[in-house]
Formats: sequence, structure tokens, C-alpha cells
Amino acid sequence: MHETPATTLSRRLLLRLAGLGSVGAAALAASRARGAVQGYGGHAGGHVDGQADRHGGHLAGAVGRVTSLDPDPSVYLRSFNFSHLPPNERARFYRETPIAGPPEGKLLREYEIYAVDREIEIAPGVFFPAWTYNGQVPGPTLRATEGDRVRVRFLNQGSHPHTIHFHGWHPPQMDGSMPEHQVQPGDEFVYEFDAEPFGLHLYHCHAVPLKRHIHKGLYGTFIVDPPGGRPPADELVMVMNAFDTNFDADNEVYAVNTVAHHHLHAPVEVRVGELVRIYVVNVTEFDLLNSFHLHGMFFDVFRTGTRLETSETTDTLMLCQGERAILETRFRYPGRFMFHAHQSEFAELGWMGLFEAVEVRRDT
Ligand SMILES: [Cu+2]
Repeated sequence: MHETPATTLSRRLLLRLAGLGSVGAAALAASRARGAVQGYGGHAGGHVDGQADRHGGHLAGAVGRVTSLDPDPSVYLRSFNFSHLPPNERARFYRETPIAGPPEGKLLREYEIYAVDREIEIAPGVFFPAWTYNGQVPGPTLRATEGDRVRVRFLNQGSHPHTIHFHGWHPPQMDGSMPEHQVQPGDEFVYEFDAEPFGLHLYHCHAVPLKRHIHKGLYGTFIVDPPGGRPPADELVMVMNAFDTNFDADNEVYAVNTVAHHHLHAPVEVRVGELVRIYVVNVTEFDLLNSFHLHGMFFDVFRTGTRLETSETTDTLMLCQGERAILETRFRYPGRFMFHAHQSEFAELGWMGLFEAVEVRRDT
């Protein structure tokens, strides 16, 4: 890779001193942009807005909070098939209809996904000119059961040609990858296929240049549940992503679910003893690898989610771009547990958060 002390320094300087180089950042008060993403390794002072001290200086992470949480990463975490929307609004984007058997129980799942250019705030004061599915990065999490029929009406309301390329079995004309598959601005296309195999998949734009179209924000999670489902659990979606704010083919901001250090400020609340299932997808562009490390405990790994038996029990998982894995664990102790990329640089640049495990009183 091209990582040298000089480039590392320039990335830090970009973040800490130069207003982060993003479109829109120039409009920010310099004092707010300065030091927006700080390392967690010893910076105790210099908070610019006075609200970042709650977790102690060594854990400050990003200073301040983003001004708009739309969608809120804490909501995105547990939203499946637009479940965060009120029913009448949800029906615009997602409908399910039983398919006559045999076999019984299959559903036709219909989605409306649109591409739209939208500026998003990825760290306090750091705005990124994203290309999005349905105005959000990552795009909405789609979820079906193996054997269901999936029909996605895709409308390109963006300024460039886009597609949706799904991972999973499908005929070639549904692949969204070839020149003839490009959906021009103002046009639409309907993707239709059976949901298989069960597992944790993703979808993303496959227009060229591919790295630019993915990194701009056109990706999301596609979960296919096994026919019998998985054991009940508290389920979370975490997409490891990053942003090249100055378009030098190197990332300045890292996160899960877009907003740097969001879960340092808003820890992910989980219950002691309850099964927690994390759907981890790596879409990070420009870096060969990303990773997920959880403190104080271990988790079972189901790579690509295509088997029901764990293949590995560890506390650190490494994923290439496009790779994903389902993690399962139970918090044994109450309290705060850090999770982050084990690439320290990614952690310092935003990819770090906290779980807060709480005891739940069970009245018997
Ligand atoms: Cu695209």
C-alpha cells in the first residue's frame, strides 16, 4: 500500500487542522472543524463545544456531535425492511405479499429504492457529498427469507448512471454490472430474483468507476434468513465504511454506519445474557482490509452467514472489501465494552464505539 508516515501525517492534518477538505467544510466555523476527529489516546483538553467530556478525555473521539442524524445510526442499527418508518410511509418503499404454494409461506417482497445525491454529515462539521440509496448511507437494510421472491424497483434520481448489484444467486440480466445494465439518470429498472442462498449479503452500485461509485455511498446490507430462521436475538447491522473527503483515493474518516465515533457518544445498549447477533459487512474502499474487534469477550463467527454452525470463535475478525460475517455473543458482565477496528488508525479516525451492557431484572 502507499501508506507512509508522510501520508499518515497529511491525513491527520486534514482532519485536525485543515477543515477536513470536504465540500461544505469551508462553510463551518474553523473552531468547530478543528480537531473534529481526535485520537482516543491521550487528548484530554481542547474541546471546542464543551459537551465531549462525558466519557473522559482519553475516550473523547470526535469532538462535538453531528448536527443532523438522518438517519440516526442508532436507528439504522436495528432497522430492517424500512421498519423505522411509520406504516403508511413504510408501504411506499416495502410491501410483502404471500405467494400461493406449494411450498407455503413464501413471500413476494417488493421494494422501491432510488438513487439520489445528498450531502451527509459524517463527523461533527464534516460534510460529504454522497451518492445515496434512499437518501441514506448505508442504504436501507433489505431482508428476505430464502426462497422468497424479491422485486426491487430502482429509480435513478441521481446525477450519474447507477445500478444495484446484489450479491446472491440471480440470472445475469439481473446483475447490474455490465454496460447494458447501467440505469441512466431519470430512468428506472426492476430487479427480480429469488432470495438465495441464506446468508449475509450486500448490494452496491456497479457503475464505473466502480471504486468511486461505491465509496460515494451506494451500498447496503441484504440479509437472507434461513428457512427456519435463526435463534431469537437482539440483531444489529454494522457496515464498516469510510470516506475520502478530499478525493485523493485515501480515506480520512472511518466508521461503522457512517458517523465517526457515533457510538462513543451513543453506546449500543444490549442486555446481559441475551444473545446478540451482529451482521458485519465491510464495504471500505481504498483500504485492503478492515476489522472488528470487541473488548472483554469473544464471539462466534458465521462467515457470509451461509452455514448455521460457527466456524470460529475469536475476538478479532478481519474482512476484505465485500466480505461479511455474522457474529454472535452474549455479554457476561454489565458495563461498557469497546469495539473498534483493530487497525489503530481506523479507530482513531472514527471507527470505534461502545456497547453498554445492562442487567435486566427478571421477575419470576
Ligand atoms: Cu453508481
